[in-house]
Amino acid sequence: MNNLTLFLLSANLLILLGHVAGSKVLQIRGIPIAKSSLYPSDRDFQCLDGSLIIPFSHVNDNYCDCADGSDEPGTPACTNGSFYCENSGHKPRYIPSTWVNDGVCDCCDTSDEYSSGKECPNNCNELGKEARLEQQKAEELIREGNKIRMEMIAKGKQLKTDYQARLVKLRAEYEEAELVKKEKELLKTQAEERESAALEKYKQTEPEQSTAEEGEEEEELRESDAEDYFKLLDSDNSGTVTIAELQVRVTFDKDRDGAVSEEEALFFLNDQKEVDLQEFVTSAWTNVKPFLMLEQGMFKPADQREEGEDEEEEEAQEPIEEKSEQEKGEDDGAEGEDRADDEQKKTEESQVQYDEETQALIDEATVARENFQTAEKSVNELLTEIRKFEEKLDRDFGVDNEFAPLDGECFEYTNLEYIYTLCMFSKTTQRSKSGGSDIILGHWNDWNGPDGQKYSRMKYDNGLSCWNGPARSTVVNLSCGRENKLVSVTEPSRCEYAMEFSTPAVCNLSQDSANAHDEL
Ligand code: MAN
Repeated sequence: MNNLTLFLLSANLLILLGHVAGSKVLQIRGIPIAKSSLYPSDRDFQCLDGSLIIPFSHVNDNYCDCADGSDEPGTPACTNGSFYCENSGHKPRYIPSTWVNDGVCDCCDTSDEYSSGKECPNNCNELGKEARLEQQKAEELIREGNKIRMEMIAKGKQLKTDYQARLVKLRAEYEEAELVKKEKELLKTQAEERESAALEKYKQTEPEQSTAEEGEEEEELRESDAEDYFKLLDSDNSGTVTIAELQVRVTFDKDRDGAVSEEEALFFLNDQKEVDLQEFVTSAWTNVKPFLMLEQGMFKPADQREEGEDEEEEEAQEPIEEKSEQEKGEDDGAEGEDRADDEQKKTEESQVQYDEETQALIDEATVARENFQTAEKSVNELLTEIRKFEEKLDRDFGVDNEFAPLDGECFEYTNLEYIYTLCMFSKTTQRSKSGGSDIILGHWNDWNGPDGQKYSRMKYDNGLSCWNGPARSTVVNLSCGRENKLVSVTEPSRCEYAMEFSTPAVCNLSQDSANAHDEL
């Protein structure tokens, strides 16, 4: 044993006692070296909260003096103190000082069990190695994910440019289509004027019910039907019918794909997010009615209508409303009045023999009406497309548009009971494995991650109302992964769903490696 070894051993002994005579700054047990200056040995000790001054010899004397426990960092005397383990070879760590000498090995460098008699192995090196390997793996994941993230950013940027170009083109097409529509409208008006003038002479000779009266009756029927149906659709009695209120009704699933998309709902609401009663009656009803009739079995081929037509017409004035299964059964075959009227008129019209010239004008007006309708339809379709791309351009796809390539992509997750889907920036759904239709768990709302991590969490809300509860909603937590994948879905509280989604889009090298280095 040489002098140096002897010196080190004795110094070590004195450090453990917590005091070396003559030195001003000592290493105090339970304190990192960096904080030793808070414990100067040549003067009285002031508790770190400033509450009391005690002789330095009372530090680590196994008696708690300071309210904040700062005088006993290396003994279990204070219940609120903390003990620092150096854990050389692994990560340093603070443990509650009450764990010191409690017979349980907490610090991998054994330093917390210095007088309990417990024999602790020093396994910092092995643990450190494992931790470093884990760390390497995590960094590797972030590096690889980050590469894909860069690709997503490039793709996102390209998509936004494409959307912009598409929008320019659509707007030009729209301008053109508007002109065509105006032209077709004019042609229609002119043709209809010629047609009505020609039909005038036939009206005087036809001993039919006054068309004016008929029109009025129809108008009344139309309005009361529309009002009844408005009340039915306005499920929250808010005085307006909204997209969400249409989305829970299969009637409006135009393309029969099992869900009422926002576009579909907008079609019925004349491209508005919500309509009040008056707007509903005057504009939206025209769009809604045919689909409602289709659903209620009112459209029927002409050849099925031959018998019992009169009875059908007598019942024709009933307002449309949701009927019980029984009623529906009873009414079967007695619905479809409006359609029936149309059909009948057509039959009557075709029974009347017009002179050649009048017939030609009728045909001309019919073609003009059809042309106008086609032109109007293409204007509306273009408007819908324009809105769609405007929305896409406005949407927040992340700081670098890294989430843009995920727009509209759907991901599935199946557990024992349900199949869940997450359609990015659109909606989340749930379908029972035993069948039934999709339940909407939320529509895209916004990013809602905590401060500085906005893009780590998505919020989808305003889903199907929970029975006796709120509308269903979903929170989607995003974590770094090599692929885009819906990893799990839970329902932490009734009708509130949590989805875990892994994506390279959040593998941000600079952020995560900075955090990781802080820890080690
Ligand atoms: C359905 C599902 C469940 C939900 C209940 C609430 O069964 O949507 O997730 O908890 O309705 O009644």
